[in-house]
Parts: sequence; C-alpha cells; structure tokens
Amino acid sequence: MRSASPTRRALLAGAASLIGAPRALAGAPAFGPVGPPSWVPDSLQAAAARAGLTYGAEVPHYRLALAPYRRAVARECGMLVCGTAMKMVEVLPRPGGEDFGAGDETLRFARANGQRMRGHTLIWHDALPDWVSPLLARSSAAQAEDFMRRWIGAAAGHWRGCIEAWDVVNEVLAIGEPRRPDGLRETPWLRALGPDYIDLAFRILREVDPGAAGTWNEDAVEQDVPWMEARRTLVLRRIEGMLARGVPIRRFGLQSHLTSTIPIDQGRLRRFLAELGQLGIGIEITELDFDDRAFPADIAARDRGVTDMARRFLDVVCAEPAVLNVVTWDIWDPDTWLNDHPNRKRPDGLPQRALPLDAEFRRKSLWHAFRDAFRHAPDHKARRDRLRRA
Ligand code: 9MR
Repeated sequence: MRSASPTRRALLAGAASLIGAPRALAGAPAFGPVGPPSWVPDSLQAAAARAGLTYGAEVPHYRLALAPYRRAVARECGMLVCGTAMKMVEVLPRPGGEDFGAGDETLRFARANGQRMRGHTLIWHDALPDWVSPLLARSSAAQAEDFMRRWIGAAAGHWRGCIEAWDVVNEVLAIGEPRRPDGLRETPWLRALGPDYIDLAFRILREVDPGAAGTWNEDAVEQDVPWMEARRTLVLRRIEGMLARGVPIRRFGLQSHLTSTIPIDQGRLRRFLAELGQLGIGIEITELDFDDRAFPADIAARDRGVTDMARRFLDVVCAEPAVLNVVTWDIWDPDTWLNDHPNRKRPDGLPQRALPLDAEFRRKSLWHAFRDAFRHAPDHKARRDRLRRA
C-alpha cells in the first residue's frame, strides 16, 4: 500500500464532511485471495480466452444470493461488473455516509472465482444521489472539481488495485439533436465544470489508481443509422483531441444495447473499431444485449433474429485486435432491463430474449452464437495481452 502524498492527504481530509473520514485504504487483500478460475472448459469465457478475449457479465448484487445464478456466472464468466453497486447513488447515499458493501461483496465473489472486474461508473449524469445535483449546481468550478476528486478518490481509491478498467465517464454524448457543437450532453458535471470535466476525470483516476484503464463508456454508436454515424465521428474526434492533450484515456467502451429496429452495417462497424484501434487505445464491449422488439413473438423465429444480429455483430467485434472484453448486461433473460424500459419493452408485452441463458439457466441459441463467434475469432492473444497491460 502506498502512503498518501501531502496533496492527497489534504484532499481526503477536506472530504470528511461529504464523503466520510479519511482512513487507510483497504488494499486488495481486504477483498480476499484470488482463487482458481471457476469457469468450465466449455464456457463462453474458455472459448473467448483462446483468442485473447474475455467474456463477462453484469451482475446485480442481490442476485448473488441465488445459487443457480451464482453457479451460472461462475461457470461462464471471466469478468464481472456491478449493475449498480459501484455507482454513486449506492456508494454515497448520504453526505458522509459511504457504503461499499455491495461492491465489496461482488468483488470478493469475483476474486474467489479468479474473475476480473470492471468498475462502473465514476462520472455519469444518472444514478446520482438526490443531494448531489443541487450541490453541483451551487458549486463554483473549484468546488465541483474538489467534489469530483473526493468522489473518485473514495470509490477508485477504495477498490484500488482490483479493477481492470473503470468507466470514468459514461454516456457523455447527447442523444437526439445535440444543442452544443461538441455534441456533449448537458449534465450537472458539464454545467459545473464545463466540457473539460471529461479530461479532468481521467486525470484524477490516473492519480488514484494508475493500474486501472480509464475508459469512456458510450451508448448508441454501433448501428447503421445516420445519427449513430454522427456519434461515431464525435467519438473519434474527441479521443484524438484527448490524446493530443495527454489525457490518460486507455479504452473506449461500446455499450452495445443493440436493437432489432436498426440494422447493423458490418463495414461501418469494422471501420469504426479499426479507427479506434489505430488511435492506440483498447476497446471493450461493455453492456451487450439484444432488444428483440422488431422480431415476431414466436420463440424460434425470434431467436433466429437475435442470433443473426449477434453473429453479425460479434464476427466484426472479435476480429478487431484492439477489442479486449465482451461483457453482456446480465447473463439470463429474466433480469434484462429491456423489459422495464418504456421505449424498449416489446409492444406485445412478452419478455425479451436478450441474453445467453434462459429463465431456467439453459444455454440458448444466443449462447451458441457467442461461443461460435469466440471459437472462430482470429487469435490476437499476444496483441490483446499487450494492450491490456498498456
Ligand atoms: O441495469 C441498470 C439498472 O438496474 C439501474 O437501475 C440503472 C440506473 O442505475 O442502470 C442500469 O444500467 C445502465 C448502465 O448503468 C448504463 N447504460 C445503460 C444501462 C441500462 O439502463
């Protein structure tokens, strides 16, 4: 464990009123030893690993209480990410009241199973505790920066050394007609700090946990529709700018909540991934699922539509050497957020078939599409291993 520098000590001391008292950082051993890999030889993770990829899933903390769920996640995944347990709304519910419990438990589970973890998410406009937006609204830029430092210091500091990649910023681009020329979403962070809040967040993570890859996680950049193409251009231009300014961004995350209402153009997707790769950063698929609302109710027909989309997407993704991780947003159908979202749920009310395992934890045709895509992926292991460590 490193001792805190004077600046860091001062920051932590200043944090006492809002983000809890300074204390010794827990350090990795507090989260238990890293156990042997829990995944089985015919798992998605085993198939992914031979090409240097990692397969993982989002897990809601409360699901770890369900034995068949625990077994499925242990058997299939080499990486986990918390659905909400590491978000500010859960970690800082009240000023001065930190709660790392659910994140700690998920991390302990992952470590015991030899699985790695992503951190999700540090700076987002959503999942802010009630008291934070008003606080940012009345803060000067210096105060807002101080708050950002304390928050990233608290969360990324607490789990320092245990997280492969942190989603430093999440969904920073506006959806719909952007009101700003830079395409940024108007958020409490942007209003308090201006557009430089993004660079700042990456620099802070680098100070707090230099071992975690700083990732920009973004949605709606995968499919073939002009407004997503415009977002791809915004992403590339912004990352070029960040790199030119020396911002320590190491990865870009495509959330990949794919929808059956929009086609996938493999050529455009391939070009986007290649252009990201040429910038020297890693790529992650961070929240993959398949919204089947445009497909018929009949389960066999629906699954054919979903697996076809998956194949088209994964063939391109797995061929790009800069892609490191493929993470689905949960692993079994009953949990998908798509059933609860007003714009995503099926008009016929049927539950979506969005994920690799069905309600009985059986492997669906979608699972097989993942496994086949991983099996046929070109072996970029050496390059991927290098990029993962970069
Ligand atoms: O699936 C998550 C849901 O349980 C939470 O209530 C919600 C707000 O914290 O976030 C959902 O996950 C989102 C993710 O954090 C960012 N991209 C979109 C995901 C689905 O809404």
